[in-house]
Amino acid sequence: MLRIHGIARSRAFRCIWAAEEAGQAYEVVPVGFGPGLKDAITPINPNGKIPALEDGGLVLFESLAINLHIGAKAGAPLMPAGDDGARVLQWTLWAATEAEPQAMQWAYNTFILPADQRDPALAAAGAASLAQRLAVLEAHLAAGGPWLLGTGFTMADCNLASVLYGAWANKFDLAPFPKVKTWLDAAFNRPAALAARKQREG
Ligand SMILES: N[C@@H](CCC(=O)N[C@@H](CS)C(=O)NCC(=O)O)C(=O)O
Repeated sequence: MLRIHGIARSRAFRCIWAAEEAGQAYEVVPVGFGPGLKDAITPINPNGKIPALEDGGLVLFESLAINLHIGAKAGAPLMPAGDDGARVLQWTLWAATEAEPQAMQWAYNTFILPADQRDPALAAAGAASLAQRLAVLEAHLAAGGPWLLGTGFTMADCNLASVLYGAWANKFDLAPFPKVKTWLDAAFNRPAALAARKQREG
């Protein structure tokens, strides 16, 4: 049984979605935002952040690494081997380094921080940076698709789409990126994603 420490309204959402896609039994050990977060999670994750995963004797932090592990337990087609396995790693690292920092800069300065702490210039810069990356994604999906690796949904889709969830759910302007929008709409309406979204969105 996977034990996912966190709450669905955090990055644990992605791990819940991954477990649903993988058909792996899991329980959510609720560790929410607030003053008790550090004390509760630091024994599991020395970074003091959610999510963290316990799988038997294995303890993991980093949401996207957790998802790669969950995918590996299920194997293909969710987590293919060989060249396609390398492509899943590529898109996962791209999500973490090229998409998430930009999306978070926009998100913090658009809807996460209290209104008086938001910096419109940082929001605009984050949006512009994210748009540059989404143009790359748009071209990739236009050349293949409907999923990142072609015809089948993989953990690459789960990882990258989940990093873009906040942008998708909070009306980031996807009009210039219709293929990205179609891909995100399809990803977040999969049965496994809907099960995770139900926990997050209530
Ligand atoms: N790179 C980490 C980021 C984890 C992270 O920042 N988690 C947030 C919640 S989504 C958190 O724990 N924030 C509380 C804090 O930093 O005190 C991952 O993907 O797991």
